[in-house]
Amino acid sequence: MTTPSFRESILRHLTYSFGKDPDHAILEDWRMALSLGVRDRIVDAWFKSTKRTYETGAKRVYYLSMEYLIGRLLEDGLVNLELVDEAREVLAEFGYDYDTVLADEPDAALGNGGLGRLAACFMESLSTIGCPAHGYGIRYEHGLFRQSFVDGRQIEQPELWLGQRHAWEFERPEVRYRIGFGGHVDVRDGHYRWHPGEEVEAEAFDTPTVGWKGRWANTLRLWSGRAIHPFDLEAFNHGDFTRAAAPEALARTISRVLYPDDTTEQGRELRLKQEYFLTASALRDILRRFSNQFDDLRKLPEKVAIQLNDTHPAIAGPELIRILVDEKGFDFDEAMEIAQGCLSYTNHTLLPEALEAWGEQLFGRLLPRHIGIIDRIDATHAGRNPSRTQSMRADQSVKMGQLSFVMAHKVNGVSALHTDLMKTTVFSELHGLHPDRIVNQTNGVTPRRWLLSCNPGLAGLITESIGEDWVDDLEQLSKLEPFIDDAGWLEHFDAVKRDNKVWLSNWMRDTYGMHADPDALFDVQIKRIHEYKRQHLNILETIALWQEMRENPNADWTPRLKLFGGKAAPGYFFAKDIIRLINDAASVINNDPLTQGMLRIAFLPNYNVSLAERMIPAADLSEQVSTAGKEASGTGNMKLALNGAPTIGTLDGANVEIRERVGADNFFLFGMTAQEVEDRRRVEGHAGLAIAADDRLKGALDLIRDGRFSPGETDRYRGITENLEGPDYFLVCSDFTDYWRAQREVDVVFRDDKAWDRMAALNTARSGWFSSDRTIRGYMADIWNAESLL
Ligand code: Z16
Repeated sequence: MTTPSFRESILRHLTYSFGKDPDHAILEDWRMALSLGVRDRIVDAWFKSTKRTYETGAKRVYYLSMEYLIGRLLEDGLVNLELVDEAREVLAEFGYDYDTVLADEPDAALGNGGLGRLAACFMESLSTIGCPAHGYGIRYEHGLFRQSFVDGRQIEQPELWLGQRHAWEFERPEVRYRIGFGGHVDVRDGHYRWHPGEEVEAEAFDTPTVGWKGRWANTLRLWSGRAIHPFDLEAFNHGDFTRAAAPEALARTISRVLYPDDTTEQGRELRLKQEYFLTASALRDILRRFSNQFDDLRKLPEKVAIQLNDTHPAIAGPELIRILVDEKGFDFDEAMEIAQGCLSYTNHTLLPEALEAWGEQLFGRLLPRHIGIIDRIDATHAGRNPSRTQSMRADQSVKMGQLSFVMAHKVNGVSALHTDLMKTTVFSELHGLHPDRIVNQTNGVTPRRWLLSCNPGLAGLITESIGEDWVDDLEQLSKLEPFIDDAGWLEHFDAVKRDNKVWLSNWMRDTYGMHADPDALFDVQIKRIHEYKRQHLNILETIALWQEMRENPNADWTPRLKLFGGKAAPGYFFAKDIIRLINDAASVINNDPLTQGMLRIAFLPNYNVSLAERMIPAADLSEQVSTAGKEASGTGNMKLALNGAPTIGTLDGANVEIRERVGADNFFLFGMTAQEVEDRRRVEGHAGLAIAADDRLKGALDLIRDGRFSPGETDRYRGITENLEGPDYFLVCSDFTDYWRAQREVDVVFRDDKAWDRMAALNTARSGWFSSDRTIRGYMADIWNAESLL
């Protein structure tokens, strides 16, 4: 059998998979035919990889995550298999535009933000490296809500990524497990047996994830809920058709929707059910695969590494012990040792509101056997932890962070600063008991999606300059440094950025009727809306700048476009007020004839992976202004630096490491350090003091309070102004003055084209360390003890 050409393959799918000839095919047919053409080649790589993993008996990595923020996959496949040019040609031949076809794909948003996108980058890097791995998650019917603005306010609409056809998954009806909840526990001669009161079935859907040049492909296996007896025949026979269909509807709710909270936990029963559903299905699958290949479960830690992405799958510890003790006859201590040998845990935040704790009532009702096991884990561990101020069982609840720590052989933070803070705050006591357990793995991003495919202009210039090896060896970007002194090269770099800005500007005009002047500085803040991320610091500075421009309209201002993107959790009212304030400020400021050519604000709705891919290549400046100590890492900061946008930021999360690598001269630093933040909070009336010392800040707050952006409704932003003038927990006021200073420094450098281009290019040249390939190699060496099979 000879492999058909890519063109043949697409046309064959059009005909035989979709029953269309080229004359009658619509856009979606072409998108699907092209996708299946790509998928065929991915499947070839996938089979080879699977075969090789079996043959070598290599250790496998399992990534358990409640979120995968995947985005579109067609371009990812085309880029990794180097089929972009061929695809473009075939589509053009039939009168279709490549970008239009790509944009037809639904954007799979099975995640909230950084944590979910990190999981997606990791899946791609695991395949690029050739590490045998599976990702496990939930196949949510509805991903993250769709955001729109009505009168400046965020409106949420349900998202239905499965409403359009998508090409990437394979349903596996033969891979199904029964997952139980509730019921009771029997004890007979010291043997425990759980009898669940309710069961649902988990069905697997597989998506192959291909790496660079198609050398390897792994599997993302997502679980979907279904009823064991989908139809209540008795009810049907009695004519109660609604009740007859009820079991199916009930079972399916478990994978119906992603909880839209980023760094907050609501403690809802359905959420705990989802967490157990994912974890129990994954463990059953892992053990089945292990037992197909090996016999002795004591070898599990040698062959299996299970990474818990945050505490969401923390029930994996007790569940694995339950299986080993109750079903396989191990004694407790040995089961615990095996589980610890396999498990490791990544912490993604220190914010108290995000640390999962379940009420013991709810937990015990849903997982009656597991709560007993957790008490036993706690007791076993208590021998080593007599003071127990950071116990997993306190305040009549189950603390998932402590549980995860105790059940893991390694616990990692996601940036150097965050890892240090883990040791001195939430996990200080446990760290004292287990000083080798906490390790750092600074986050990274995949350069295939976040440079090669989203920024073809820059990628082309890089390849022209240093060859293409940077794509899977990103530190080679340092070879660009000598080019930066070449005026012609730097102009080329500048022209690429300019093209990207023109492109975004046109796109904004065509899509939203928004105006964006490509000569202005594109100042970009894109991330979830949260008080600790301080979008309100940015908008306060914008308002103050507007005032200053009005007072002095003939000064030599640097024109700016303040670009925002991001969603607020639907129940997070303060964050929603910030969105509305930005939009309200935009309507007033954008319509001020006095400042028209100098300052504009644009908040693009429905920020998601695809929008990020459009905004990041066009950014001049990256806003990373969180209160120091609060952002665990950030990953948007890395994407923006990599694409030649210097950072204005605090010493928080991975900003610290970005600044170390790009150089202090190429980073606009401002604000208090994590230590200074702690000290400042203890200063009585810190916000009032800061306001009294800065007329610009005072002026901006006055404008908001006086209703300048909410005509006829002066108290619309009372919540914000009173918070900032009062408790101001995130120290917006105390950091304002230094932020203003740093922004004016930005103005000065940006007006010197060459100085700015140098700085931007140095950001690209020195960001190679932030590849998720480097991060994954770190996990493989320090946590998983896993090897590449390439
Ligand atoms: C999330 O996206 C993050 C933390 C968390 O507890 C929950 C969610 Cl959904 C983020 C962090 O806020 C961010 O700093 C970090 O870069 C990202 O996780 C990946 O580690």
